Amino acid sequence: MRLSDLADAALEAVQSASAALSDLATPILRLGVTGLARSGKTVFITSLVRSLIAGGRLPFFAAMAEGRITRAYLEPQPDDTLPRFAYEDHLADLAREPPQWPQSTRRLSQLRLTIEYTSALTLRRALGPGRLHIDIVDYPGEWLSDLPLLDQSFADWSRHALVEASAPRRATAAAEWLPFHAGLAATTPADEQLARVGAELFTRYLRAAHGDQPLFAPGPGRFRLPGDLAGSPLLTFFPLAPGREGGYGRASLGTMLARRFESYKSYVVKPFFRDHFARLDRQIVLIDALSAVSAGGQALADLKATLQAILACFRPGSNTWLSRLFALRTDRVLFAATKADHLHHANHDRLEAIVRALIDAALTRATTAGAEVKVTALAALRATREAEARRGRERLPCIVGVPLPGERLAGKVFDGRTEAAIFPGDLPSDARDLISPALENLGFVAFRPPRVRLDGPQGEGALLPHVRLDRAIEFLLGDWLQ
Ligand SMILES: Nc1nc2c(ncn2[C@@H]2O[C@H](COP(=O)(O)OP(=O)(O)OP(=O)(O)O)[C@@H](O)[C@H]2O)c(=O)[nH]1
Ligand SMILES: [Mg+2]
Repeated sequence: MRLSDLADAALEAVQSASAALSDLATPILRLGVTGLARSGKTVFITSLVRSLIAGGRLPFFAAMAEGRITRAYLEPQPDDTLPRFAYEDHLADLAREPPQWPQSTRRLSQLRLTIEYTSALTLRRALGPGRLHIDIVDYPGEWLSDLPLLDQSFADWSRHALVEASAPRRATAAAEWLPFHAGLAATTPADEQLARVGAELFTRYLRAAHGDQPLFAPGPGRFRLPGDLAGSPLLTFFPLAPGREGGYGRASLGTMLARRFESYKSYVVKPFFRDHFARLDRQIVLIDALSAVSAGGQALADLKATLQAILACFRPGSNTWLSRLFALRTDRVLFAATKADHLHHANHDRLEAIVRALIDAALTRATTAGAEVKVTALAALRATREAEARRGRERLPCIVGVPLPGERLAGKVFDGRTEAAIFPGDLPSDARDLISPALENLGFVAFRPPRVRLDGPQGEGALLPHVRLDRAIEFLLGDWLQ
């Protein structure tokens, strides 16, 4: 070996050691992307990553607008036990002809995005280029609905689940499971076979309820989307009404199911929230208020109740298991009304007002706890553009896009290829009017996503159109890139 080889090797060792050291010193921002099923988490994460990596048009994201972002890239998967977020696959779906939205998420995944930047502050700039890691997880929205279980006993949960299953709108979905439950009592002896049959019928009921009303299907979330738990004994339980004194007999089926319910909480729900929701630095809560608005008053009431139950668990200072875990670390929370591109921008204020009305209690709580809170209307991936149509002398603010095949509006069925100009109507000026018949005049359809160009030079086609994604990024990350 020549001396120069040795010197090279030594230099390499020093370089990789200093790279490892500088990686250790690189701050990590844990960004929580929270939202119910279909609220837009996967699209938001894909669009965020793409916009940062491809240098998107983000005028209100200061670090980008000032040209201080040198490079952004995805790190190799930091955690060997979790799959990486399928960013490239989601992007490939958007680049197809015709472009497709990502599939509904079925399992947990994670990503680490690294941003290299120049500080805006002279002193910090003198220390050299800055680096920031951003860690994000993506998961099926159904799993979020399990959060309120943590504060419930098996008896309470059972009572609640039975009321839900007995609602007239669930009659068909629960047609098999409710009679099965009616044949059991709090004193029915423990029986493994009975537990399995009951769990199977209960799962079928949950699937059917989801088919009827995908927005607010009852849980637990893992019964319909088990992820790695498919076939696991942890899912062999179902609700069983307690006896008059509120309990179950000794050696009874109820006692056995209650034990499994507690195991589900300890081994499934708690670890999920402990590992992925605690210690978040920043949080964005995505709320698909428009789908609820278009589904009517009952759906809005359901959305409000679901959000309230979930957000109450993030309550700082209370005695809940989760709030102890959260401490007061999350110092900024953005509540975003997603899919705002379904409306002309003239209506975005009203959409924000609706979201405020849906989460009023959580907003007050977060603000009193000292977190900086913002509400915004957002489209992480804009599928429409704005236009004006004339009706006589009237000018109507419209949106133009390609409705997905099979979408219907005013008796018309769309073919998935033809562009249409749609006047979605005006949201009520007072969010309290939401349960009123005024909503019936609103018309929403789902649109095809815009096509992303992955080949060729970085230019217009490489960037993703959005609504206020840049402001959202500025609020969530901006000060860490100062
Ligand atoms: N027009 C429009 N539609 C959107 C936007 N974001 C999401 N969508 C629509 O909402 C659907 C759900 O978005 P996802 O990102 O898959 O939702 P998710 O929260 O990941 O859902 P789960 O994986 O089921 O928990 C998409 O298939 C789109 O139809 C947006 O910015 N604009
Ligand atoms: Mg998803």
